[in-house]
Amino acid sequence: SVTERTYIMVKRGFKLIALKLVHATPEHLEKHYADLAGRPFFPGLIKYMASGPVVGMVWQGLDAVKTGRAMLGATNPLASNPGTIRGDFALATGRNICHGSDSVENAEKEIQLWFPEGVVQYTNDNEKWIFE
Ligand code: DAT
Ligand code: MG
Repeated sequence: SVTERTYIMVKRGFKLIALKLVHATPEHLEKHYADLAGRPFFPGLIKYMASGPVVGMVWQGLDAVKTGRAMLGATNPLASNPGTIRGDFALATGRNICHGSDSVENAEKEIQLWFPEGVVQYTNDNEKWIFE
C-alpha cells in the first residue's frame, strides 16, 4: 500500500519520516538482530555495528521494503550489483555497512525499536512558504 514503511538508509523518492544518529549499545543491537543470535558471526556483527554511530531512518512510499532491499544490494557485496549501496561501497558480508528491513512486519518492529518516540507526521507543502 502507499503507506508501507521500511527502515533503510537511502532515498529514492520516498518520504523521510524519521532520522537520527545513534551510537547503539550491544544490547540494543542484540534485539535488532535477535533472529541471528546463535550464529557464529553474531558476536562480531554486534561489535561491528556498535563500533560507531549509525544513521537510522524511516522512509515511506510504494513498496518501500522491497525497493529498499533492492537499493541495498545482496547480503554478500560480491553478489551485489554496481549501483547498489553494498555493490558500490562494501566488500565483505560481515562488513556490508547497511541494513534494510526484510518484511513489512519486521519493518514495523524495527521502527518501534529504533524510534520508540514515533515518526514525524507532515505533508510536503514547503513550496507555499518558499514562494509566498
Ligand atoms: P541482510 O542484512 O542482507 O538482511 P541478514 O539479515 O541475513 O542479511 O544478516 C544480517 C547481517 O549479518 C548481514 O547484513 C551481515 C551479517 N551476516 C549475515 N550472514 C553472515 C555471514 N555468513 N558471515 C558474516 N556476517 C554475516
Ligand atoms: Mg536481515
